[in-house]
Amino acid sequence: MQNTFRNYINGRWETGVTTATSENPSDLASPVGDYVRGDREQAELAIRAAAEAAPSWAFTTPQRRADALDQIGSEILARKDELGELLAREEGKPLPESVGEVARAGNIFKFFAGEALRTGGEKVASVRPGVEVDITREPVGVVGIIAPWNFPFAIPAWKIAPALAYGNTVVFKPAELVPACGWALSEIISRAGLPAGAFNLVNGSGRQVGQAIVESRLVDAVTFTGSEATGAQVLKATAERGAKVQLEMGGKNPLVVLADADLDQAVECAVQGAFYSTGQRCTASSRLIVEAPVHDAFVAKMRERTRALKVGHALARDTQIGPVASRAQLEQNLAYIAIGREEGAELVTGGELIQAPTPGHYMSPALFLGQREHRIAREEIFGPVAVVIRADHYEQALALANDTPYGLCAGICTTSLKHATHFKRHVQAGMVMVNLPTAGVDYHVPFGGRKASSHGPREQGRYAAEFYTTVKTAYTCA
Ligand code: TXE
Repeated sequence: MQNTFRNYINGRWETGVTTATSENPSDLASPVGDYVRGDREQAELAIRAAAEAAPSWAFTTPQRRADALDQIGSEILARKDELGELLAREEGKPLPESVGEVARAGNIFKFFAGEALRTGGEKVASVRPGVEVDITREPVGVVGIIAPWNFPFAIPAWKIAPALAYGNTVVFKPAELVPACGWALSEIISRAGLPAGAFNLVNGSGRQVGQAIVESRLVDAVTFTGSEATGAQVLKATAERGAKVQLEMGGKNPLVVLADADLDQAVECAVQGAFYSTGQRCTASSRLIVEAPVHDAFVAKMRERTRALKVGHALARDTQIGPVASRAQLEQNLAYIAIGREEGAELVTGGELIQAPTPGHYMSPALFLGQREHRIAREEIFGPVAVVIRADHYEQALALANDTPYGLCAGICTTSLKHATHFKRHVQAGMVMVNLPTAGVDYHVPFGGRKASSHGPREQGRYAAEFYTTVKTAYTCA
């Protein structure tokens, strides 16, 4: 692999004015490599290239698009171990999870290869005699993709694959923490036979590259995953120029544990949902709402399981929880641990810096006992920090679950069909899990939330067509 990860613009690999180093959060002494940081000017070149390529790519045959996506998916799957290692080094996710994420990215490209062939329409009888009505889907045009760092293969894949499948051209900006993953994915796409300009990669800052994408009148649609604050800026800028926009932002996902739950299964769901991927998932279970009769037993088991989790280097074979992805995120996590304690939440275990054999951003997963009004129970921390909240009965647990500005995912552990069914119907979230961790979703069905978590059409699966296509109604008088 090359040492400096370059940008890909109009079919060519480009250098830039500045470079920066991509760190390895498991071992700061062994960085991943240097990458080109594009600026606003380079982003504008990429956007113009995408705009020029848009008409021809829109009218390619579905077979050509399907073949390209299938080739990309096949290569990702064939190289999942090597790419997974890169992901583990750059983001800090333990190797098995990283390899799993890469495989998921490959499968997403395969899925949308099929969707390229399946894009259909409707023929509807007109209310007028002799007139036929055809309803078809067409590409939107240029899609700007602004991605976060926590799933550096899967999230770009679930945005790039449908964009290309439905005939759009792409300008892709990875997050600053994961430029090498963005580069590796783009390098595979660059060899799939797309016309120059159909796919472009511009690594760089949110202020320069991200804003150029959001503000450009040549970008017809912007899909963003990241923080609520940046999402609000993206929404404002795209609304001002009337562009299509899709936002996936934070979560404060509840996992309800009822007294009739299989407690070991519930603890497993909570540990996985709260702490795996170092809690850096928008679907993480950060609020564990437990019915009073099993509260103490649940906390005792959670404490034991949490303390036994092996925190370490993402590439070490026995690691269950990798490092935090960046210093800034580590500081944010520790600040919330301090806030929790100051506000009177009880720290059951964890929340401490860990000294490992290699210098990195290591901390122990933290379990709190708290109340609904504590900030650690209301704000997204995005780290391995979970709060247990006691509920007297199911109705109170449901009310607590819904007592949040967010609405991405919600889970319940119960053996009661009645409560599971009621919860699925009444919880205010885009995704619901019964006896499963809140984090961990399939790649072929819709992903997204409600309230402050999401804005715009769903991602993934066939529902992705809502965002990546525009509908045309054609009338013909025979
Ligand atoms: O996010 P940002 P950051 C949350 C999580 C985390 C916090 C900060 O709470 O602690 O966000 O993470 C680009 N115009 N999530 O700083 O800044 C940026 O370069 C256009 C939750 O990484 O929102 C990156 O590519 N783009 C989330 C992307 O936006 C801009 C996953 C996200 O960065 C921009 C990640 C601008 N003005 C973080 N400023 C989830 N829900 O999964 C930045 N960007």
